[in-house]
Amino acid sequence: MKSFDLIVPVRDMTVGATQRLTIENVSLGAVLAMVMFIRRNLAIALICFTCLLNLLVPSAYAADLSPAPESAKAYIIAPNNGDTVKSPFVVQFGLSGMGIAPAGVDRPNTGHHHLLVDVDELPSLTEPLQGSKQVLHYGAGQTETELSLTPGDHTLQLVLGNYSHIPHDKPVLSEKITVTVE
Ligand SMILES: [Cu+2]
Repeated sequence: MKSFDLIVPVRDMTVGATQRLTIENVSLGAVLAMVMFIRRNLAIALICFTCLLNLLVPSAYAADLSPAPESAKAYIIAPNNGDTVKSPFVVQFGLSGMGIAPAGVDRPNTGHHHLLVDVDELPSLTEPLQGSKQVLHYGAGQTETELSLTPGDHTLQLVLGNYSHIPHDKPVLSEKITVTVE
Protein backbone atom coordinates (compact mmCIF):
# COMPACT_ATOMS: atom_id res chain seq x y z
CA MET A 1 0.00 0.00 0.00
CA LYS A 2 1.24 3.40 -0.96
CA SER A 3 1.65 5.83 1.86
CA PHE A 4 1.84 9.58 1.95
CA ASP A 5 3.28 12.11 4.27
CA LEU A 6 0.83 14.87 4.91
CA ILE A 7 2.32 17.97 6.39
CA VAL A 8 -0.38 20.12 7.89
CA PRO A 9 0.49 23.51 9.31
CA VAL A 10 -1.35 23.99 12.59
CA ARG A 11 -1.54 27.26 14.40
CA ASP A 12 -0.95 26.94 18.09
CA MET A 13 -3.18 29.59 19.58
CA THR A 14 -1.41 29.53 22.93
CA VAL A 15 1.99 30.52 21.56
CA GLY A 16 0.75 32.11 18.35
CA ALA A 17 3.28 30.24 16.25
CA THR A 18 2.72 27.86 13.38
CA GLN A 19 3.78 24.35 14.13
CA ARG A 20 4.00 21.45 11.76
CA LEU A 21 1.95 18.34 12.31
CA THR A 22 3.08 15.34 10.37
CA ILE A 23 0.69 12.54 9.58
CA GLU A 24 2.44 9.49 8.28
CA ASN A 25 1.20 6.41 6.46
CA VAL A 26 -2.08 7.83 5.25
CA SER A 27 -3.53 5.39 2.76
CA LEU A 28 -4.57 6.41 -0.75
CA GLY A 29 -8.19 5.65 0.18
CA ALA A 30 -8.04 8.04 3.08
CA VAL A 31 -6.58 10.74 0.85
CA LEU A 32 -9.32 10.16 -1.74
CA ALA A 33 -11.97 10.26 0.97
CA MET A 34 -10.50 13.51 2.21
CA VAL A 35 -10.48 14.98 -1.32
CA MET A 36 -14.12 13.93 -1.83
CA PHE A 37 -15.02 15.44 1.53
CA ILE A 38 -13.36 18.75 0.62
CA ARG A 39 -15.01 18.71 -2.83
CA ARG A 40 -18.44 18.07 -1.31
CA ASN A 41 -17.88 20.90 1.11
CA LEU A 42 -16.77 23.11 -1.76
CA ALA A 43 -20.03 22.27 -3.55
CA ILE A 44 -22.01 23.13 -0.40
CA ALA A 45 -20.00 26.33 -0.02
CA LEU A 46 -20.75 27.19 -3.65
CA ILE A 47 -24.49 26.63 -3.12
CA CYS A 48 -24.40 28.81 0.01
CA PHE A 49 -22.49 31.47 -1.92
CA THR A 50 -25.10 31.41 -4.72
CA CYS A 51 -27.93 31.73 -2.18
CA LEU A 52 -26.11 34.61 -0.52
CA LEU A 53 -25.64 36.29 -3.91
CA ASN A 54 -29.37 35.97 -4.61
CA LEU A 55 -30.08 37.65 -1.28
CA LEU A 56 -27.62 40.41 -2.11
CA VAL A 57 -29.05 41.19 -5.57
CA PRO A 58 -32.16 43.09 -4.36
CA SER A 59 -29.98 45.17 -2.07
CA ALA A 60 -27.68 45.82 -5.03
CA TYR A 61 -30.69 47.25 -6.83
CA ALA A 62 -31.58 49.20 -3.72
CA ALA A 63 -28.11 50.68 -3.81
CA ASP A 64 -28.89 52.01 -7.31
CA LEU A 65 -31.88 54.02 -6.10
CA SER A 66 -31.40 57.74 -6.61
CA PRO A 67 -32.95 60.24 -4.24
CA ALA A 68 -35.45 62.75 -5.63
CA PRO A 69 -36.09 66.16 -4.10
CA GLU A 70 -39.35 66.38 -2.18
CA SER A 71 -40.54 69.10 -4.59
CA ALA A 72 -39.99 67.00 -7.75
CA LYS A 73 -43.06 66.65 -9.95
CA ALA A 74 -43.79 64.91 -13.24
CA TYR A 75 -46.89 65.88 -15.18
CA ILE A 76 -48.40 65.46 -18.61
CA ILE A 77 -48.58 68.85 -20.32
CA ALA A 78 -50.69 67.58 -23.23
CA PRO A 79 -53.15 66.13 -23.84
CA ASN A 80 -55.34 67.12 -20.90
CA ASN A 81 -57.16 64.61 -18.76
CA GLY A 82 -60.45 63.75 -20.49
CA ASP A 83 -59.40 65.04 -23.93
CA THR A 84 -60.58 63.38 -27.11
CA VAL A 85 -57.71 62.99 -29.57
CA LYS A 86 -57.07 61.68 -33.05
CA SER A 87 -54.37 59.03 -33.38
CA PRO A 88 -51.48 59.63 -33.76
CA PHE A 89 -51.23 62.37 -31.17
CA VAL A 90 -48.43 64.14 -29.34
CA VAL A 91 -47.84 63.62 -25.62
CA GLN A 92 -45.74 66.30 -23.91
CA PHE A 93 -43.88 65.46 -20.73
CA GLY A 94 -43.47 67.97 -17.93
CA LEU A 95 -40.97 67.86 -15.07
CA SER A 96 -40.27 70.37 -12.33
CA GLY A 97 -37.79 70.32 -9.47
CA MET A 98 -35.48 67.98 -11.39
CA GLY A 99 -33.61 67.84 -14.68
CA ILE A 100 -33.54 65.47 -17.63
CA ALA A 101 -30.46 63.35 -18.31
CA PRO A 102 -30.17 60.54 -20.84
CA ALA A 103 -30.15 56.94 -19.60
CA GLY A 104 -26.68 55.93 -18.48
CA VAL A 105 -25.78 59.40 -17.23
CA ASP A 106 -25.65 59.46 -13.43
CA ARG A 107 -26.13 63.05 -12.30
CA PRO A 108 -27.85 64.07 -9.07
CA ASN A 109 -31.51 65.08 -9.33
CA THR A 110 -31.94 63.95 -12.93
CA GLY A 111 -33.71 61.15 -14.77
CA HIS A 112 -35.50 60.28 -17.99
CA HIS A 113 -39.19 59.89 -18.68
CA HIS A 114 -41.14 56.64 -19.02
CA LEU A 115 -44.69 56.64 -20.27
CA LEU A 116 -47.06 54.04 -18.86
CA VAL A 117 -49.84 53.30 -21.34
CA ASP A 118 -52.92 51.52 -19.99
CA VAL A 119 -50.98 50.29 -16.97
CA ASP A 120 -53.42 49.39 -14.17
CA GLU A 121 -50.89 48.08 -11.69
CA LEU A 122 -47.62 49.97 -11.31
CA PRO A 123 -44.47 47.96 -12.01
CA SER A 124 -41.90 47.54 -9.23
CA LEU A 125 -40.59 50.98 -8.36
CA THR A 126 -37.32 49.70 -6.91
CA GLU A 127 -36.10 47.80 -9.97
CA PRO A 128 -35.24 48.85 -13.53
CA LEU A 129 -38.43 49.47 -15.52
CA GLN A 130 -38.76 46.81 -18.18
CA GLY A 131 -39.60 48.25 -21.58
CA SER A 132 -42.73 46.93 -23.28
CA LYS A 133 -45.63 48.18 -25.40
CA GLN A 134 -47.07 49.61 -22.19
CA VAL A 135 -43.84 50.87 -20.60
CA LEU A 136 -42.12 53.23 -23.01
CA HIS A 137 -38.60 54.54 -22.30
CA TYR A 138 -37.36 57.94 -23.39
CA GLY A 139 -33.73 57.26 -22.60
CA ALA A 140 -32.40 59.88 -25.00
CA GLY A 141 -33.94 62.53 -22.78
CA GLN A 142 -37.02 63.19 -24.95
CA THR A 143 -39.70 65.46 -23.51
CA GLU A 144 -42.46 64.51 -25.93
CA THR A 145 -43.54 61.65 -28.14
CA GLU A 146 -46.08 60.79 -30.82
CA LEU A 147 -48.40 57.97 -29.83
CA SER A 148 -50.60 55.78 -32.01
CA LEU A 149 -53.35 54.10 -30.03
CA THR A 150 -56.48 52.21 -30.97
CA PRO A 151 -59.85 53.98 -30.75
CA GLY A 152 -61.30 54.04 -27.25
CA ASP A 153 -60.23 55.11 -23.78
CA HIS A 154 -56.57 54.92 -22.75
CA THR A 155 -54.69 55.93 -19.63
CA LEU A 156 -51.31 57.67 -19.63
CA GLN A 157 -48.94 58.19 -16.71
CA LEU A 158 -45.33 59.33 -16.45
CA VAL A 159 -42.71 57.87 -14.18
CA LEU A 160 -39.19 59.21 -14.03
CA GLY A 161 -36.33 56.69 -14.01
CA ASN A 162 -32.72 57.25 -12.99
CA TYR A 163 -29.64 56.52 -15.15
CA SER A 164 -30.37 52.78 -14.85
CA HIS A 165 -34.15 53.07 -15.40
CA ILE A 166 -35.04 52.69 -11.72
CA PRO A 167 -37.66 55.08 -10.34
CA HIS A 168 -36.36 57.47 -7.72
CA ASP A 169 -36.68 57.30 -3.97
CA LYS A 170 -39.35 58.50 -3.63
CA PRO A 171 -40.83 57.81 -7.10
CA VAL A 172 -41.60 60.80 -9.33
CA LEU A 173 -44.96 59.86 -10.87
CA SER A 174 -47.43 62.01 -12.72
CA GLU A 175 -51.16 61.79 -12.24
CA LYS A 176 -52.74 59.20 -14.46
CA ILE A 177 -54.84 60.79 -17.20
CA THR A 178 -57.46 59.26 -19.47
CA VAL A 179 -57.82 60.20 -23.12
CA THR A 180 -60.34 59.04 -25.66
CA VAL A 181 -58.96 58.18 -29.06
CA GLU A 182 -61.44 58.74 -31.91
CU1 LIG B 1 -35.60 53.97 -19.01
